[in-house]
Amino acid sequence: MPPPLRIRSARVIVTSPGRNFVTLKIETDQGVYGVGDGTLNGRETAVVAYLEGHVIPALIGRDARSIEDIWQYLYRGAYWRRGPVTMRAIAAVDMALWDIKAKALGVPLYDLLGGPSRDGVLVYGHANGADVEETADEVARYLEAGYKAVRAQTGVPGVAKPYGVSRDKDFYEPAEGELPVETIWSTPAYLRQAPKLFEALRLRFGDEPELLHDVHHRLTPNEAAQLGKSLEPYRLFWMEDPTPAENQEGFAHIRRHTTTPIAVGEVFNSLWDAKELIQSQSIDYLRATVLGCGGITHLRRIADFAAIWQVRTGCHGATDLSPITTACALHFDTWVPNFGIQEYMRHTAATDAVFPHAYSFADGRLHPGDAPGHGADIDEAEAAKHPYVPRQLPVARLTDGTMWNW
Ligand code: CS2
Ligand code: MG
Repeated sequence: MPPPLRIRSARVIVTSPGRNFVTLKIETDQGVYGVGDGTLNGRETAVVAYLEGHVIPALIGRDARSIEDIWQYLYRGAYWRRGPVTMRAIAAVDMALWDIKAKALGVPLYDLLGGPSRDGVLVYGHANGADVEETADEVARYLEAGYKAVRAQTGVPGVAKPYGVSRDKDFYEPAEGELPVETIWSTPAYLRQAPKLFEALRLRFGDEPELLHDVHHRLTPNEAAQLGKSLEPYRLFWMEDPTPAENQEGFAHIRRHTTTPIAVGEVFNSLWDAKELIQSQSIDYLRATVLGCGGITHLRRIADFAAIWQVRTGCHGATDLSPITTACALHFDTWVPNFGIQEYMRHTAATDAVFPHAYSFADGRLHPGDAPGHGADIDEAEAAKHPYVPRQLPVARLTDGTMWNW
């Protein structure tokens, strides 16, 4: 039995290089440390409190090698299981422990998971614009940069601040107000606009580029069925979050009416959120993440379950998941047999300075690098330059004022 790696200390580092991040650093008695991401956009302080009040005290003295036992302890021992705060706190611990184990063995994390299943991880970037023409120009920019897959979001006539259209073309950060900014949504205007966008993109770029689109929970199941049918001529790689996924039966209705592929799950925090969708084959890609679903330990179980029904992974990768999550996701993506695609919203230079990492982009793919561990770290001196800034995600109302899904 190898000697234990006793957890000597663990602490939370909150930093805000343009947006807030929550990082957990776990140090062992043999000097090896690991870092994990616990960020929850707009609710960061809840995860900090959970980690500092309910997790860290229970970690001290444990053997850092016992990743599975610690995961089960934190999941079953909470009694009040699941939920975004609990599972992101567990994820931060899990990412840090996998980092420690791989570092102690001197291997990149993907080696511990089962070794590489592919050379490079296919990613998609985010193109957006105020109108169809500007969005198409942005898609061209991503294709010229080497991306093989691009998500396209465009303005909706008559709708101020529609989802996914950002002020800054390279970096999209929706959390902008200390209190939620109110936005307006019009489904009829959107259902008219979306097919026009993808008709224009196919006319300009042909059938080869993979085009993705995020509906962001805005439609009812039948409206989503209408959208999917209207997009079929343009061969989308997927339409994402077409309808809120609490109503998992709703996806069966969408499936009956359209073959446009469906992706869902960035807001999921355990297998239980996705089980029915997977078993009924109501989705094609699962967006669950290392961060949202309790770490590597649980996400690999979800992926193996999904593989039985030929559902592929399509991990969420927005800027509100730190480079530590990006690094862990890429090791997971390098290993996972039923890989689909990885979202890649580039972080800013300020964020990258706080979180040095080994991954790199080339020819439309991300490569995790071969540094021992997950290959990401936190520069604490750099992090200290960016104190926490209270920020929340927007809310959405319909044109008559009815609260809707942002
Ligand atoms: C979006 C996210 O990237 C996506 O697919 O759904 O950017 C989402 O809006 C943010 O992560 C919310 O914080
Ligand atoms: Mg999304």
